[in-house]
Amino acid sequence: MIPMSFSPEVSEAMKLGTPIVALESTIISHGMPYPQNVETARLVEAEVRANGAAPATIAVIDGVLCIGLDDAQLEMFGQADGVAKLSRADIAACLASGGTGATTVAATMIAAHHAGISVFATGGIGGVHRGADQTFDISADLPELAQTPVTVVAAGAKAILDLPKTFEVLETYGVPVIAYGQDELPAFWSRASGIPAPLRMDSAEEIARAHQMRGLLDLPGGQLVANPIPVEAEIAASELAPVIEAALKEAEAQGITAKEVTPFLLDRMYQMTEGRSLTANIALVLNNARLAAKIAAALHELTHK
Ligand code: PSU
Ligand code: MN
Repeated sequence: MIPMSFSPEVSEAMKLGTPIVALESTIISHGMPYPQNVETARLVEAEVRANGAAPATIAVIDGVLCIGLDDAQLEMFGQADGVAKLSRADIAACLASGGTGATTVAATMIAAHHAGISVFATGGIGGVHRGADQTFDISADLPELAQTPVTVVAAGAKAILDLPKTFEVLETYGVPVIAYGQDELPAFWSRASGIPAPLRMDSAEEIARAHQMRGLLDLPGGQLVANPIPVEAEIAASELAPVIEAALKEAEAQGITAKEVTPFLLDRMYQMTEGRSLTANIALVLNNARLAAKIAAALHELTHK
């Protein structure tokens, strides 16, 4: 048996059959500095609740897959230095050995699916890194979207990545990439990427119906909903481009590889923009939590009709 534990709030929602939104823990432990990471995690949970769903922040603690964390646990992931970053490759080993780790998009999808949760909100998914033709660094988030039936709401892929290649890979894998409310894919901190969206939807109901239809067709895999950052919070892509270039050069010069790449780049962006990248990141995660709660509610309506 998988050692699993549910927070009281998630247990209650499961008993009543009310909507639940999964949330990841790597964004807390590796994606943002303390204490803004814990404050954001709490705000995101509150946003999910305010929109009619129960938040389920997911992590592995002492060999138990936790679906829903309490306040002390959120704080622990915010402060713990050196907590493991778990993806598909390491979640089972961590559980089996009684370890503790934060779950990435891929691992959170696996856990959410096991717990029967269909909708998940995060900031940005991992993808194809720039220079992947040399490094082969492609996030395990992409093949996960191809095989685990969870709808993931993100602000696109992080702009530190090679966005055209990331979306090419998603297309190859047959992952529906849905821009919410615009014709273009967003680029995390910016609303525009210059890349036309393969699909556009304008309501949570439409997204929920598409999720349900994939299930009826027995298609494996989830959907990526690319939700643009709110206008007032965005940073123009042209302004960020040189900052991203500089961060990538530093990563290369310092020989940063594998799991360290994404956290390193996010931290350098934060330093070089004097915190503005973080303010934008917080705004977009909250925006994603709101939409995910609406999708979970719409899916609930559809499946209880
Ligand atoms: N979104 C954010 N901040 C993050 C991440 C996503 O706004 O820190 C994390 C997610 O957990 C995602 C991971 O799965 O970065 C991707 O890491 P990698 O590139 O090593 O696969
Ligand atoms: Mn990687």
